[in-house]
Amino acid sequence: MTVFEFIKGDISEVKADVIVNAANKTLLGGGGVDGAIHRRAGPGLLAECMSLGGCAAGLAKITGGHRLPAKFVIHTVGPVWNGGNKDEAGLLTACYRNSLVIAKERGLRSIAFPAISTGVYRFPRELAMPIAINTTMSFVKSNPSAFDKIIFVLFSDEDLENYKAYFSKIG
Ligand code: AR6
Repeated sequence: MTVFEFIKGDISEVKADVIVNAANKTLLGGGGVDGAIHRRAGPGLLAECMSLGGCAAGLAKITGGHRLPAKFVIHTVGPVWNGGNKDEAGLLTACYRNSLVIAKERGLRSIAFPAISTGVYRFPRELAMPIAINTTMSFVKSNPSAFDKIIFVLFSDEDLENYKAYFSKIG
């Protein structure tokens, strides 16, 4: 059985088998989640990322966790919100799905997600939330023994309450 957990805090501090980074196409660091993860992980993470050759939106690549409490980092590139007609929803779905596929392939049992694309990339929070939860829940339904725990790490009380409320409504 997979447990879903919702917490408020800094994802770079989360001790899970893998945390997901809301990266950009260069995979060479940035602000927000990306900045926090690289700061905490130390320069070894950037060095490893430099060998990856970037990443397209909707896809994901894995590295070690370096000095992070997490063992691994999956770097995924969310869509930049451009009004909603540029396949933003499809690309955000792909970010969650591809991250889960990689974690499952590696046998990683716990995974923590931030609210991908809802910061600098301006994806509306109320639209991103059901995508995050529905995509992970449907993956778990088809892969019931893949994960022990899926953690959503939110950055505000409002996000935390909204995620919990939506999950209990549909869960
Ligand atoms: N832990 C958890 N959530 C956080 C943290 C944190 N440490 N910091 C911010 N958030 P963002 P994006 C929340 O901007 O929109 C970077 O420069 C934040 O409130 O980190 O996918 C990359 O290099 C928001 O709800 O990611 C890219 O260029 C959510 O996490 C670009 O930003 C995502 O915000 C990616 O933008």
